[in-house]
Amino acid sequence: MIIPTIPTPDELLDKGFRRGKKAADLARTSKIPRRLKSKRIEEIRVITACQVIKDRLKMILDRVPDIETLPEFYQDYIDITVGVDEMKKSLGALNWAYGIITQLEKDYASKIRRSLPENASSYQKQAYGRIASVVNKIKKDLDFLDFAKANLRNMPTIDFEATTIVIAGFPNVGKSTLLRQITNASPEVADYPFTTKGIQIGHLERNWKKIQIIDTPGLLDRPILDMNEIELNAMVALEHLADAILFIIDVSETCGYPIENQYNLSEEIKRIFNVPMIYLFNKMDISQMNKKENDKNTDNEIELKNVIDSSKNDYDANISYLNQYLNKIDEYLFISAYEGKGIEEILKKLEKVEKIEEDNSQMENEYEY
Ligand SMILES: Nc1nc2c(ncn2[C@@H]2O[C@H](COP(=O)(O)OP(=O)(O)OP(=O)(O)O)[C@@H](O)[C@H]2O)c(=O)[nH]1
Ligand SMILES: [Mg+2]
Repeated sequence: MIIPTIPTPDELLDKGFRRGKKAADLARTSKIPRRLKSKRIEEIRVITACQVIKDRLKMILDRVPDIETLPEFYQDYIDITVGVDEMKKSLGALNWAYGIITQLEKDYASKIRRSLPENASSYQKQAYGRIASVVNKIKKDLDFLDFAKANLRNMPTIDFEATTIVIAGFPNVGKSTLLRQITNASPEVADYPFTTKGIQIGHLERNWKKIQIIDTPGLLDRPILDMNEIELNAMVALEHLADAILFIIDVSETCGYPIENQYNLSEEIKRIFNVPMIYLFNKMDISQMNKKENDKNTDNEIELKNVIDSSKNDYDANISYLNQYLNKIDEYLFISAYEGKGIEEILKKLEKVEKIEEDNSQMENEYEY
């Protein structure tokens, strides 16, 4: 999200007062009856300073999108990253300052106009004092918006039209390798709160269907009970987006986690996301190394091909150790992300994933009118 540059109170006041002085200097050279001149100068000084400060505040208020009209994912993202309530409070404070300065501008312009010429300058000073006090009161709000600007700069760009697939699985199971294989391009990396590496988003199109695939290092790769509240929120934000989960299980266990633990994690994630889950049994190319050391069949290539080509009811005997899991799940494929095997089958499955329409009809109506 792009938030405009946020000034400090001093910067805001300096600019306003400097422009006020300029306008006053200009008024001094104008042809106004001497009697009125000093009043005119001070009136212009106050009005100009107020206008400049108000313009700057308004520009910030106009450019920061109304958080409530943003898709839920962004609202959550903003909440996790900087806090939606604080954001609203700060914008509210700027709005308050805008209103007060508008009032001061009106009051002091009229006071100066009705004053004796010799009092004009003291009213102007009074006005400046009050403007400064208002602007200084919103210091912490300006500071906060500056902090929000820095932290929301790299908010991920989500395509809300696309069908969204979230990749999950323990570390090192091959999530990034897969993402690169299916999206055929290096995925964009965007900040994501509480994952050390941000999120990676890859895009592809199949039969005119736009699909976006999100890899979330450090988030969906460990038991939910281990997560703190903020991480849970970060996960909930993703939940708004996911139309399906690709859950990767490293059958070779070279990632360091037993298949059983990997499967248990998938169940947790499934429960929370409540969207279709497609299991990808990855690293089939080396699956036998750990599992069947004394297996006489050493031709892994052929073995893998059989596995991939076979229907799920007719898989190879070599994967019988997976039966206990396969019996419990509907959608799965055997793949080797590293060798690019099974990719086409994944794409066929992704094509069939249906986009979940979020109930944001209200929001769409707002955009229409
Ligand atoms: N043999 C084999 N190695 C694989 C396969 N897929 C991934 N790997 C290897 O497994 C390691 C981890 O792969 P990544 O794609 O980085 O795994 P990741 O799940 O993204 O890991 P994190 O981002 O750290 O959670 C790398 O060395 C990959 O080359 C596969 O199908 N077969
Ligand atoms: Mg990765």
